[in-house]
Amino acid sequence: MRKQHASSFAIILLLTGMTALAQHEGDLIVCVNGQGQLRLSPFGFDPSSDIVVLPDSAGLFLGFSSDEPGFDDLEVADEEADIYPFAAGHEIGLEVISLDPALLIWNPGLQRFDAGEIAPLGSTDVELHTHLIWHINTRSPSPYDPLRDVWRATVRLVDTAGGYAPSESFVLLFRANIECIIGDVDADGEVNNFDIDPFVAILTDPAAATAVQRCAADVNLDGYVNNFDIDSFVAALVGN
Ligand SMILES: [Ca+2]
Ligand SMILES: [Ca+2]
Ligand SMILES: [Ca+2]
Repeated sequence: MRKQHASSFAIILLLTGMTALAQHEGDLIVCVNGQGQLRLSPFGFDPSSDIVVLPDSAGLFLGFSSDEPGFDDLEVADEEADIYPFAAGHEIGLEVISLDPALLIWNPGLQRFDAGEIAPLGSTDVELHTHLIWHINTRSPSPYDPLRDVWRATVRLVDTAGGYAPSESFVLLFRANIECIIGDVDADGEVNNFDIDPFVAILTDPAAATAVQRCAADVNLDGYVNNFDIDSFVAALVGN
């Protein structure tokens, strides 16, 4: 009886630990470099290569929304990567520089953060782990364009208590419950010459294409399929 109790407890610990790991591995990991400038760890969610796919909203938010990825602070320094945990006495925030129309950022208290505002992520005096809510609003007040395939939030990390220098700005990319392989316009799983004709067709009439095709053809990830995608598409074809 006692033994069984002990092993059940161990299983609960194991499950709890796994859940925590799964929640954290996709977060943006915030930290400082050796010069005291805020930055993201390259080992967390990487905005330069990862796109956030927002599912259909299940609750209050019309459209598409998720509180992933969140923000977590670095635990252990890595000198080679030039990333260091925070010292106490700093207040970390996410400054919103610009948002594509219909993309909204909220905190769990339903406070909204527009361009020019700073969403607090937490004090470095305590464990920092915050999830903001990313929301593509399909209704008013901001105009939602269903022909857009990716929404961009340009942001940077700031220390509102002072001390740490702001991070470089970075762009978070969001999709509205759709996934594609960029450049694979005919959706056969590969980017090759067979994608050229459908790519040209979408350039001519984006509205006639499917959402997945527009997703694949917006190779430069600016939200729309147009002539600015041609160079990036050619580069994708030749494997650059
Ligand atoms: Ca943390
Ligand atoms: Ca293809
Ligand atoms: Ca584009």
